[in-house]
Amino acid sequence: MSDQPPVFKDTIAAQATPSGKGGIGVIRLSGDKVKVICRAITGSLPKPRFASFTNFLDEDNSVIDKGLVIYFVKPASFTGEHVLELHGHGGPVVMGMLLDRCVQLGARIAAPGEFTERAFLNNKIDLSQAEAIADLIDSISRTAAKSAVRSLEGEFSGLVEALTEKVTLLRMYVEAAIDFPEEEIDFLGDEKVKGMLDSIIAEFDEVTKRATQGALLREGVSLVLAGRPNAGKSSLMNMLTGKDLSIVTEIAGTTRDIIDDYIHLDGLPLRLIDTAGLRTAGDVIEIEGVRRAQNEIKNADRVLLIVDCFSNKGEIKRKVDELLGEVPSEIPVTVVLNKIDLYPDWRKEVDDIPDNWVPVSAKTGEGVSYLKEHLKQALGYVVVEEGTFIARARHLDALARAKGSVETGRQRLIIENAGELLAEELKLCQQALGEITGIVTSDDLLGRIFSSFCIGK
Ligand SMILES: Nc1nc2c(ncn2[C@@H]2O[C@H](COP(=O)(O)OP(=O)(O)OP(=O)(O)O)[C@@H](O)[C@H]2O)c(=O)[nH]1
Ligand SMILES: [Mg+2]
Repeated sequence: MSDQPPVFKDTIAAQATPSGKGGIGVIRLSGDKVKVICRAITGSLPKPRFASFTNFLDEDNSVIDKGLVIYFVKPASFTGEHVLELHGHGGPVVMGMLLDRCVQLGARIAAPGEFTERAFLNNKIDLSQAEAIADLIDSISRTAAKSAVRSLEGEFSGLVEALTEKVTLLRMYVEAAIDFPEEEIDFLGDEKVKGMLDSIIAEFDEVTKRATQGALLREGVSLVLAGRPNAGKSSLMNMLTGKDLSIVTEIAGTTRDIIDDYIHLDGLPLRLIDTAGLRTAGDVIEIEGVRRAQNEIKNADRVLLIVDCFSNKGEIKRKVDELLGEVPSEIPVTVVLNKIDLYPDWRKEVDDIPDNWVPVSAKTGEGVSYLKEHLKQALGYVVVEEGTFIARARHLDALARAKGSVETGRQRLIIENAGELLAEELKLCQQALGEITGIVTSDDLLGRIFSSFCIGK
């Protein structure tokens, strides 16, 4: 963000409500031509921030629609510019006519996210707040929506700013010491600097922990149920979703298509993906099913590897190892040992049960609630009633880089007594933090963020 808000020449217009039919539809405009356009369409300029009932007129003064008009005077508006809202009836044709009229009067159709982008560029909100608007609209669970609102209210930005403030103070202190070499000696031996660095690193850990929850909430987690035919993948899919989604039969090779559904674990959205059993035999349909299964496995956040402990009696460990070889090593796995109702003695052959093994019966439901707990833990999800804010992968990346710089700087100080190098790392840290709130941005980044919004936002 610059100190001087930019001036946009264009007045932009778009339907702010979804396309299609609805009780009302809203056309929103932003820019300097709003006053002229308002007078031409409604015959006058209403009192700011009050809703007035009016006709919306076409160029020949015929009535396009009747509805409410609200005018916001700059800078007290969403975008920081003059804003006009025309609330008409939500039909595609009538909305189209009203929008055409606005364009005829000099407005231009807004690009996706352009209203929010102007709000950002006019310093009404920072970048993480702008992103939170999109995340609120797109939220896939109530917890995600609540977290997006917290980010929108500036909770995340506030923490990032507090961190930036501490880093800035420390950098000033370090640079002041560098400027006075005779005192630098004292400064370098000064425990105060190390103490400040430690406290900054601890604060980074705390913010990162909360941001990680936020990113999980926003993006959800994809879990692929994979294993040999007949292991009970579809049974587990149905048990976890509580629905009769996938066909379950005793015939090996029942599932061929990819079947997916969402569930929530205490607000954490999980996309469950049931797949065809992995084997080389089968007809063309099954071979294609297995190819698709392998593709899903590659893209999974985590794989639930379902193993039938009953039919693999006596060789469970070997079968698990064999299956693990079919999952790329970088993808985290939970081994679900299924059908324990048929083979309660399975423990006798597995003396040392690894942490990522969960015994269940997809038929009786035994162990399924433990599986859910295990998943929350494995995915790093803790329910934080207060204080989760929405975050994106790009925020986590910036936080990691910022923290990395502080850690490198700390090393430089301890090992090399290098105050200048510490100052340089602190500068890099400030820059990485600035990417989150948008103080440091590139046009490319802004383009990517705002173009992912829908038109009218
Ligand atoms: N007793 C018992 N039977 C189970 C259990 N889980 C699944 N089954 C049975 O095992 C058979 C295969 O189950 P599915 O859920 O269709 O297995 P799948 O892994 O989806 O099989 P494919 O789609 O063919 O790859 C069915 O007859 C299920 O009723 C379990 O925990 N206990
Ligand atoms: Mg199946």
